[in-house]
Amino acid sequence: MAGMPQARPSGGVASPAQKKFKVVLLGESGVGKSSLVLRLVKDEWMSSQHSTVGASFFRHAVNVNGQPVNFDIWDTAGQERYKSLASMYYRGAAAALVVYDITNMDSFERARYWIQQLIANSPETIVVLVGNKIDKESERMVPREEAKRLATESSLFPYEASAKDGTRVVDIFRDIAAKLVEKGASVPQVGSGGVVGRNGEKVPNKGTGGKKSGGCPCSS
Ligand SMILES: Nc1nc2c(ncn2[C@@H]2O[C@H](COP(=O)(O)OP(=O)(O)OP(=O)(O)O)[C@@H](O)[C@H]2O)c(=O)[nH]1
Ligand SMILES: [Mg+2]
Repeated sequence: MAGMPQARPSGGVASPAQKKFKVVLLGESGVGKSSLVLRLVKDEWMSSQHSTVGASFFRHAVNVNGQPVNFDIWDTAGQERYKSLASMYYRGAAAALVVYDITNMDSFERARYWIQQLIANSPETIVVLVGNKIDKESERMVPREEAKRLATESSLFPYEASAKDGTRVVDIFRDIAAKLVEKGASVPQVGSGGVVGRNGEKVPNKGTGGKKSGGCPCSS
């Protein structure tokens, strides 16, 4: 399991074979976006998380058929006051996780909204729908069938996960990486324009690697 967020496993200049993609998480405040990212990059869980301010940035790599696929991950803030900033983060993203909480129907309605926004404004983005908190099955309010219907209508991929117990979190990102690699050249990659770092990576903000808050989403 991964340790700290990383730009690329071996450091140095990325070879042409190395892929780097921008991924964004969208969804209502409290659905567990930051918790999913924390589970992915550190395999950790925190029962009380601070609500995200603006957005947080992480780097993480997953392996697909022995090849590293690098993600620049933007964990956006779900609070209403940050809603208008979201398009800065999702435009040009290779993939978006639209997250809702299976115990909260309003969060599912908000997920519909984000899917519509993505389809209208960033059609090249692969969208996955993630129902989080399946460890709270007894409190479920969003039926699985409803999520499947939305996914089918919008031609996207539905998942259910738990940041708390780790169910399916890594699988979701591996599946996304595999789909992006499979789609190949038609997928926007990080690396053209913007601020380029010492190792050839796009740098969203001044500072060290790993987690950052705020900054420029630097879409491709
Ligand atoms: N039971 C359970 N609780 C979760 C899960 N994921 C997140 N939580 C809890 O839900 C609350 C909100 O989680 P966050 O990860 O901060 O949610 P967020 O979507 O990042 O919220 P914003 O940053 O405000 O947009 C926290 O108390 C988490 O501990 C989960 O899978 N299961
Ligand atoms: Mg958050």
